[in-house]
Formats: sequence, structure tokens, C-alpha cells
Amino acid sequence: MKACTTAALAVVSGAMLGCNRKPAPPPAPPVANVVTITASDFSFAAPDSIPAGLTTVKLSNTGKEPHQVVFIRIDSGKTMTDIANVMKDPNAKIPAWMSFPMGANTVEPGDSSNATAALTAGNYVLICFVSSPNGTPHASKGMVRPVVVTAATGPMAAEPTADITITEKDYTWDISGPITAGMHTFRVENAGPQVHEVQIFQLAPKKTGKDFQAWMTGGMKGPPPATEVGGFVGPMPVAGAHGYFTRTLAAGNYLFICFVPDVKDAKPHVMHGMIKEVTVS
Ligand SMILES: [Cu+2]
Repeated sequence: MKACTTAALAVVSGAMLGCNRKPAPPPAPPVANVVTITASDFSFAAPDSIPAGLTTVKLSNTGKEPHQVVFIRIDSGKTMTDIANVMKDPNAKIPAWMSFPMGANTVEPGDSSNATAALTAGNYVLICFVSSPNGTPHASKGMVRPVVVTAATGPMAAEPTADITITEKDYTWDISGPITAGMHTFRVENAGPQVHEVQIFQLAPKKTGKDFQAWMTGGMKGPPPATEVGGFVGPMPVAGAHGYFTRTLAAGNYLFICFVPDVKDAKPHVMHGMIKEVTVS
């Protein structure tokens, strides 16, 4: 009892030395692996390997151009060279050995975006599909980097709780409810049949989706009528596939746009009408 006597004296003197030990708290539930990726002009700083499981990608854009990070899973023994060959062809369609489980979508310099989804073990490539103003794809300037997803190191983490669900389909998005100003956790599903993304643009004051389309089809001259504020790339249009992203949105007018090339004509889905005006109030 000597220790307790000492502790009791310590309590009297105001220093709490635990004599009445409480039972150890239950172990904290597993949390998503957080992977920090920095995009600059024109490379990614990222780990070479990450464990499988629920993964939150945090993308920071430290460059002077907009950037995104897309995880492409490559199967059938394909390599970076095969990806480079696909990227060389402006009319390329998505080959069956590529899949798109997740990606933190494009943000402007100084901004950051995020994405959360489950990754399975395998070979992946990080890529940025954004092009410079002269049309050169960032991927061909160095924004392509292999990453290996290794076996999981523990049980799957609990998923985030979303307050808005976005369901992608050919060629629009269903949104589960009105989006209010503030922070949201979006769940993204893909009803397919094609691969899609949601790229959110914040429209400049008084600008509309028509202004954006006129700017885009007119050779992107002058300041863009909207800025990129993140979103999610993927998931694959298979049952149960889903992902999450969080974003704080101010009240105003936004566009959802999908630039994924179509399986039939390789034109970006926006050319098939996959552009939607969304008001945040
Ligand atoms: Cu699409």
C-alpha cells in the first residue's frame, strides 16, 4: 500500500498521480490511411507504396496551373509504357485493363482537394489529365507516377458519413438533395454504364453554363468564367463501387462537368451534355 499512500499524499498536494487506475479505453476504431500528395508543375510528390484499405487522398496544388490526381489501376500485366501509348492518341478510348477507383479532382493553384475510397492491392499509376494552356497534357510533362498498393495491414476502417449522394450516369448526375453553403461530405456512386467523374467549377459572378461552354468551344480565350474547386474521379460503374470527397462551398452558382472520353467517339462527356448547373444556397 505504500504506492497508494504516496498517491494519496500527492492528491492532497494537488498532483494527480493515478492510484485509482481506470480500465484501458477500447482500442480506437481503424481510420482511413491518409496519403498526402503534392502536385507541382509538373510532377507528383507521393509515396511509392501504400497499404490497401480505405484511403483518403489529400492533394495539395503547389503549382501555377490547375492539377488533379487520378488513381488508375492497371491490370493484365500492363505498364507505364502502355499508359503512355494510350495517352499519345487523342482519340483513345479507355482500355479494359485500366480502372478508376478514385481521384481527387482538379483545383486551382494554392488550393487542395481530397478523395476517399477503398483501394485493393495491385499496381496503380497517379496521373493528371489536365492540359496546359497550349494543349500539352500535364501527364506528358511528368505528371504520371507509379504507386504500388500492398496488402492491407489491418481491418477496413469505418467509412465517412456523407450528407449528399451524387449518382453519376450517362450523361448527368442525380444529387440527393439541395446543397447548402458550408462543408459537405459527398458520397459518389456510378450508375454507369460508362466511367464518369464530377468536376466542380465555381462560376464567376453573373456567368452561366452557356458562358462556360462558349469559352470552352471558342478556344479558351481570355479568363475562364469559372474556377475548378475539386470533386471526384470515378468510381467504376460496378455495383457497390463508391467514394467520398469533402468540400466547403460558398453560396453561388456552380457547374458539374465530366471530361471522361466517351466509349463511342472518345469525345469528353461534356460534349455529350454532361454539364449541370448547381446552385448552392
Ligand atoms: Cu462522364
